[in-house]
Amino acid sequence: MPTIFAKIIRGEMPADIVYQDNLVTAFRDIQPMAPTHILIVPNESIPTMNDITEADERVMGRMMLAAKELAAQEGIAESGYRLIINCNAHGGQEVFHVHMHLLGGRPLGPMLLR
Ligand code: DGP
Repeated sequence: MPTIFAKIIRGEMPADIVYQDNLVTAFRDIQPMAPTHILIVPNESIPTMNDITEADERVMGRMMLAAKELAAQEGIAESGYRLIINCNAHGGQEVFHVHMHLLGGRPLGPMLLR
């Protein structure tokens, strides 16, 4: 079964896509937790971080570069931002298509609740 993100990448589900190239797609999170909350995903369906291999080095690097560019576009590069990739149950992963959250636009507080 394709995930929601696979459908968004293929244009089969609506989303506010802010960047797309041959390797990655970025779109705004449907439940934003900060003024900027963008998800950056590989176009290829990789379920979790446990599934990445050396063959994915290029796409994972492209996700980082897209995050940097999008942070600048959003005007949050200097104020700062956070990048998060959740994995499996303890990581709080809900959609099983690897994705990086780009969060910023306000102070984000401590990294984790104590
Ligand atoms: P995670 O917990 O890391 O798996 O985060 C999944 C995120 O995906 C969560 O912040 C909400 C977002 N999300 C779920 N469904 C949709 C959708 O249909 N569209 C968009 N734009 N975001 C979604």
